[in-house]
Amino acid sequence: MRFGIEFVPDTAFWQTVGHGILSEKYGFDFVWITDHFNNRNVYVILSLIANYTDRVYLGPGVTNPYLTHPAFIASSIASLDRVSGGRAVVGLGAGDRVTLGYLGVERKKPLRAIRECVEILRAFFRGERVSYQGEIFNVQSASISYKPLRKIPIYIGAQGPKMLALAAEIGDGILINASHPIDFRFAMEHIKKGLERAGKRKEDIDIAAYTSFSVDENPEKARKAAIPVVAFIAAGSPKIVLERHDIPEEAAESIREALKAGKFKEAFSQVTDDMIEAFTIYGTPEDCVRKVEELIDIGITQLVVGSPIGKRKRKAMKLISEHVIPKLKEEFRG
Ligand code: F42
Repeated sequence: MRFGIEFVPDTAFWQTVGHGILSEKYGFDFVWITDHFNNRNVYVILSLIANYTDRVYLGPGVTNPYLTHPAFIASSIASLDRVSGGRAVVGLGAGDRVTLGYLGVERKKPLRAIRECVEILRAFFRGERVSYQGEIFNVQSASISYKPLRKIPIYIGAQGPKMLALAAEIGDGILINASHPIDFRFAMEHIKKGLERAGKRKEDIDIAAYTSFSVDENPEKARKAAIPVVAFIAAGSPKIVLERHDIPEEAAESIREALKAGKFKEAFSQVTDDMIEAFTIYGTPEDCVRKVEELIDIGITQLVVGSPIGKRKRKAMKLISEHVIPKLKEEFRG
């Protein structure tokens, strides 16, 4: 069992970098930094964290090939691998449709784009001169003048059935943006299909629960801290996810409208208990351990604790380090 942590670099540089450095001290194995063009740049943050850590793996969680060409992802990751002494990992996904929409970037054929991007990345990482004529990307006799220090694991962000299967087929790992057992049972069905297609075993890939996590000794504080994040998740969830959790589409739509209008208080006040249960792991450290155990039984091999983590991030990280990671490591050795 591995432990990762996600940070959204939307505050001062040194805050995210400080949290990244602390993650290593607190026993996390992976630091994932989200990638949105309107936040602090993901590779600047990752390089700074690399400079002050020795052990933790570092990667964008996730970048996308629409805004950043695969060649540029390859050179950024190879550079990160070198400055970190061999600790870079790639998190790759189709990209957030809303954020890409601000720039008029259309997410055309996402399955094809991800498959091609992975093939191009691997060729660059091997240090080859790359010629690749795909449906989406066309690379002609291009090379990068340095290689990463080691084979770079590629993780793919996935929630939909086809993307989950593709991620299992071609990825070294999968980052599943969900927190509830129902979603992971659904995911495992499709992951199995992808593994079969590739003749791979479950042990060949790292299946990560990229969760919304909120921990506090006082469960009510943990619950409250989760509400703003849950509002955004509910508003952004596709119909099939809402149906899976019996959340009325109109309820999510109403939150979406309020958020769009900048009426945050109104949006947060519409978050229901059902939404909080569906979209976050929250509570005391013991509550959180119990919920994660269920996900491990379903088949996850990495827990990523994501926003909000807790009302106060550092305090929550300490709680996870002292009461969640050791307990789960003891129960699930290896
Ligand atoms: N997105 C960001 O922009 N930044 C982040 O930091 C970020 C972090 C992140 C972490 C974990 C994670 O799981 C996702 C994360 N995302 C982030 C979101 C990510 O970029 C993707 O938007 C998300 O993972 C994609 O979700 P999805 O698995 O539902 O895939 C989408 C594309 C989808 O619709 N999938 C369908 C499916 O069944 O899986 C398939 C769609 C399909 O069939 N498309 C056809 C095709 O050929 O590709 C045709 C469509 C066409 O073009 O007409």
